[in-house]
Amino acid sequence: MTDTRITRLQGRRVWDSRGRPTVEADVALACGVTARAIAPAGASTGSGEALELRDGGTRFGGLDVTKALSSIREIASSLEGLDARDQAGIDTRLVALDGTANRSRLGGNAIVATSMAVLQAAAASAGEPLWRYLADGRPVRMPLPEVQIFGGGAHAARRVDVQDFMVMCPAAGSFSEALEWTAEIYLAAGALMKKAGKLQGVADEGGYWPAFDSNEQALDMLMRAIADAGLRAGEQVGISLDIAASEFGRDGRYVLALDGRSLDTGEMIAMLGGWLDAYPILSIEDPLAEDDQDGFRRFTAAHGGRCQIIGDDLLVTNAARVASSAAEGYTNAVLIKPNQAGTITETHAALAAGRQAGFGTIVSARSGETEDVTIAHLSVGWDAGQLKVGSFSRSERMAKWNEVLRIEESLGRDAVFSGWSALPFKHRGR
Ligand code: 2PG
Ligand code: MG
Repeated sequence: MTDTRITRLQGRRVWDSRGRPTVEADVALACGVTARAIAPAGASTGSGEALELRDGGTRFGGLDVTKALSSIREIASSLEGLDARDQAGIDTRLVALDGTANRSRLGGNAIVATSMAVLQAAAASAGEPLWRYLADGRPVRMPLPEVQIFGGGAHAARRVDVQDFMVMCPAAGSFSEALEWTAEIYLAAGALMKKAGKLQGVADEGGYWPAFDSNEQALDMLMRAIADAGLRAGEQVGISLDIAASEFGRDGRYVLALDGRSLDTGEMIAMLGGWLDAYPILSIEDPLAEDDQDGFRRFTAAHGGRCQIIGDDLLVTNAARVASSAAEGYTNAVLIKPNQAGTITETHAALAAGRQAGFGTIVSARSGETEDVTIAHLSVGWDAGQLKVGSFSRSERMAKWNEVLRIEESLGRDAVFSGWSALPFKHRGR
């Protein structure tokens, strides 16, 4: 019998894709297995998320993580001797040790890095790739990728209001084909931006910097890029938006900086409804601000039959919030980010609540990422159906896409692509 007791937990400071400090955790087991994981970091965060513990002060803009690293030292003495395969028990211990509702004592960054590293170690001790360890014999699908073409919002100095202009290729025959189509679209968009004199580099998640005069101009450019790639928008390729409306909406007012307009909830819903009429949009995330639950309910009542409506800041990967979203009709989908919840067990509980409700479930990266590919395995192993990790450039993004390609290859003919089945509404293209 392999001895999977934890013998050592060690933290270290590493650097993320924005050049900011973050927390890496190494776990060693009695059987000799070692594994590691790195905490990601958001920019457009929901107020209900697990708190990222940062030092404050002036060093690295106040973003250093020495406090979170001391948390890992404290956690280490409490986890030593525990069985790494008992993820639920370990996560319960982490939550209890922290003792706060928002993980502010030990820090969500210290906790999520530890929880993910324990999971990685348990899978390694079983001699299995993480996705297979998680699936535990249940059938899985390759996720439908949601890939950013233009960045925006908090990831591009608010150059446009909308945060993510993305594409989804549910009509592709496989995950790898969906990426091939996406690659053509990304290249075509770059060529169009160059021709229009708008190519100014990329935003935080690798999408082109949005040198547009309006949000609609970005949508039009996206449509042109899909056509230039030789693909049919609406039939083969759909548009997906993360409005990230909590960033510019509060108390029922939405200030669109680029358009110089201020909208109320009804006007915001009408504007987005107009976009749904004009463009083949398959998915909209955070269409309203996190404090506008009534707006969410109205938006989903009006458009949930033709569009995936995802709660990110609203639901913060929290199972109870997902259940109430289902009961109240706020959304028909949930974004799943491990560092919003804090632990792997809580992350999985949020996903299970979404599945129970018939929601679309999308495992997601953060805007601050690293080479860590744990979420690629979560999306497959938990059969989430969808994966969102940013754009089609920058290796902290490509590492995740490439990892799913390897998983797909390892399954050979048995690899099933989720495609349309991942979306929580009936589409005529199905
Ligand atoms: C989001 C994420 C990823 P951030 O809003 O969905 O795009 O951004 O990590 O900044 O919250
Ligand atoms: Mg979001």
